[in-house]
Amino acid sequence: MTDSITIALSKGRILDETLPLLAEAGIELVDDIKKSRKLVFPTTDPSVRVLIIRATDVPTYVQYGGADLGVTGKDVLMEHGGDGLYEPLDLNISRCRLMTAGPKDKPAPAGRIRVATKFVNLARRYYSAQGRQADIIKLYGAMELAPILNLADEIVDIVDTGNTLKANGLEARDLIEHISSRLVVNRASMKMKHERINPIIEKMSVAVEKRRES
Ligand code: PRT
Ligand code: MG
Repeated sequence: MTDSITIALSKGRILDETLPLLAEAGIELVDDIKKSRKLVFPTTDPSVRVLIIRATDVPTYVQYGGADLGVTGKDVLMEHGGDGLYEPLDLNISRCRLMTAGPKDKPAPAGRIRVATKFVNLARRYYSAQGRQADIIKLYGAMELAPILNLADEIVDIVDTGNTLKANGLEARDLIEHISSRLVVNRASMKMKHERINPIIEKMSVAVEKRRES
């Protein structure tokens, strides 16, 4: 059906901030998602359904047309590369910073350095653009441990308050990018379903502005 719409949302911290913006576009979940084990949810609009999946999977679902629209962090989008995606709207939610960090009082060595991160593509691009030689080590979580256990000289990670770094004897070093969550759209859907998708973007954009002013 060309007028039905599937939206992929990131579970976790982004979800709570996304739902009110979607509601402003007339799309509300009918189930109590916290109590449900479902992955696909109907909404108050019978032609719109919502998937709740891992943030890192959102760009992939939208790229291949498994979902028409998606919401995920700019960090995740940068790591994915953005192939097949439009990014029409900055939702200005789940804001944080993508930074390098390392042990306090132990500056990175001058030559080749070891960097632990889950953002391997992004980190490779960043260090290379800085003209620094880096061996990138892929981790799936708890990046802060890597320098403590001498697995790496630096990490690339998300920083908000900085408390997590501090609690592990690390300090933030360089800012790579300011991060917020974005609305992404499948390129083919944008063409084929623009009459459905444009009003959703418009209404969410109004909701974002309203939130910014309040
Ligand atoms: O947890 P899971 O592996 O399933 O996926 P995920 O970690 O990608 O999901 P989630 O929900 O934890 O984060 C989703 C998105 O939220 C990220 O991709 C960012 O765009 C955004 N975001 C905003 C954050 C934070 N703030 C944040 N503080 N993501 C992670 N953090 C973590 C960070 O990794 C570090 O461990 O919080 C810690 C730092 O916080 P401070 O306040 O101590 O500095
Ligand atoms: Mg997490």
